[in-house]
Amino acid sequence: MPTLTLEDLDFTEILTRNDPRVIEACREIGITDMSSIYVDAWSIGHEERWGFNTRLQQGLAYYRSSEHDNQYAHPLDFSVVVDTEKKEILSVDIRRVNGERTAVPLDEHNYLPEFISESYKPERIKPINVTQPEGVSFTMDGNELSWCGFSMHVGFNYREGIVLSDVRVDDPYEKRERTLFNRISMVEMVVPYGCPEPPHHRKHAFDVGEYGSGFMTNSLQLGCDCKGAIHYLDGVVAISSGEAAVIKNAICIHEEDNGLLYKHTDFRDGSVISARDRKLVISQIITAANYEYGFYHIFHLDGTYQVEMKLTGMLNTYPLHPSEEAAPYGTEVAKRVTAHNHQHIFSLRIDAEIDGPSNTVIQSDAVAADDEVGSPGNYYGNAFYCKKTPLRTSKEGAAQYCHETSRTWDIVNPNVLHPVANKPVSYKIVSRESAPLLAKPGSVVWKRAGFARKTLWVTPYRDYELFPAGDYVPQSQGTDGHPHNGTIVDWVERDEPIENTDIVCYLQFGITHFPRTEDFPIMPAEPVSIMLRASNFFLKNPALWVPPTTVNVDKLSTLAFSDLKISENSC
Ligand code: ABN
Ligand code: CU
Repeated sequence: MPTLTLEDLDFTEILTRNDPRVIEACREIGITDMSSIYVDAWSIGHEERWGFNTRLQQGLAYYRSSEHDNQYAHPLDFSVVVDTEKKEILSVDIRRVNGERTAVPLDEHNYLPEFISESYKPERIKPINVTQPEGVSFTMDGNELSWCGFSMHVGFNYREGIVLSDVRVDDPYEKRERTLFNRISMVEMVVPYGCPEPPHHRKHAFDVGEYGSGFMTNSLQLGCDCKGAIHYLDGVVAISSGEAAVIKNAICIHEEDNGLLYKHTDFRDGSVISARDRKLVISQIITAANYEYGFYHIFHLDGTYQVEMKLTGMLNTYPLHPSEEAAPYGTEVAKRVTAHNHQHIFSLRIDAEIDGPSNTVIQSDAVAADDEVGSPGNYYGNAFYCKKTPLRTSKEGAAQYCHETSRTWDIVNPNVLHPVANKPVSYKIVSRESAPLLAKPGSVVWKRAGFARKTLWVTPYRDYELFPAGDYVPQSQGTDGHPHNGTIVDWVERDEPIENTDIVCYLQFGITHFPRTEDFPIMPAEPVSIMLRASNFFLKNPALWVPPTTVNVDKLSTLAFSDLKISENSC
């Protein structure tokens, strides 16, 4: 089914409030004011009762005691299924436990300052102002962005949100521009919930493919979402009427100080050099019903490209019946309020162009030498090396992270040899936060979110292959689905050569979230990130051009060993 639009989701709340079955279900638990009922409309992960030919949504119901009350503190024990085309409620599913309804938890858990009273302490924290007296170090020419040697085009669409293309870097030693990525974007994500009991089995949100990260993008506000000297870009999307809509300030471009870039102190005489790093951040924030996701595409002065996701917003909650416990599939985050275990798995599509159009991926595993201790090749037993395995076909390119070997993958250009290292130039994929999909093989989620079964997929570039869970994600069935709605699993089945050719990598990363009480009533942002780091790409540290913040070669530093004195005040 096509992506749900915000207009599709909007009417579910009104329909639900006015449905006689819902009114009766609310009356039964003591709620008679239907304007206090709020409904989060979601795509439906799985619904066997109406098959796959009707556009469906599910509505998750909450209560608010006042207009700005936190509804996630008051989840209700029923949900609805809606026919999106007919705008009709097909079913009101009330969960009864031992034949009983579950009372709505009424304790208030709010986070707005007006609700916080004595635990709100604004006087504790003093302002931090970010000033850039000479302006920013990046330039924009339309959507062309240049910063400290990097150049790229910043695009935006309804589905992926930010798209970076034609990413290049100026090599300070070779004195030429070198290509890095043809196109890079967050093409999918899945949030499967881990409670087996209905209605939670149908909660596995594909926030990119089902709703569109572009559609859900916030208009950012200066000094609030971002600090300092900001350049904003608007996003333009087509809404369900077919008209264009502008999301003001959809993309934020700014720089941040990033602590140490490098430092060395000569311990003999205390002479010291150090330089500060800074990042260029291109970001957007989406509101996916209860959750917020910050997408940060970050460039560093040492040539690193990083993607950081920040997860915040509200936990999806459910009421606990007095006979129930939240464990093992959830946490009681407030009295009689459960938040279920779930995962957030993101898919970053990297259309690589490392120093040219033809690339290969080589898997790197840190392993102990094969030679036994005491043998001539490893007499002292200390030897270890980087075991390199070229991924030759897309079936070999379907790889899993391995913590034991600190596994990384190098996207190399086999046609360009580094003059000193004598290895092909490369960018290394470093991804240590790789949550393995926990839904069982054969399950609905496993089929629908086939992309999440592996950390890495590599395919030869093909036009129109962009979205690893298929072009049409709502109500998709994954690999058993429609032949014209191919997924990464189908593309990899072709088992085509991926060596020294135009390749595309899909990198999955994320977290398994066992909710904590600290995630309630609003979640402190949790970051999760991946990096692509230059690896035998530049002749040497590419950031030596950066003016150091400290250069002190005249023995002025007090850090010289010979100068150290133990005083009463030393710590
Ligand atoms: N998290 C599911 C979702 C996302 C966007 C809109 C509705 C629901
Ligand atoms: Cu979470």
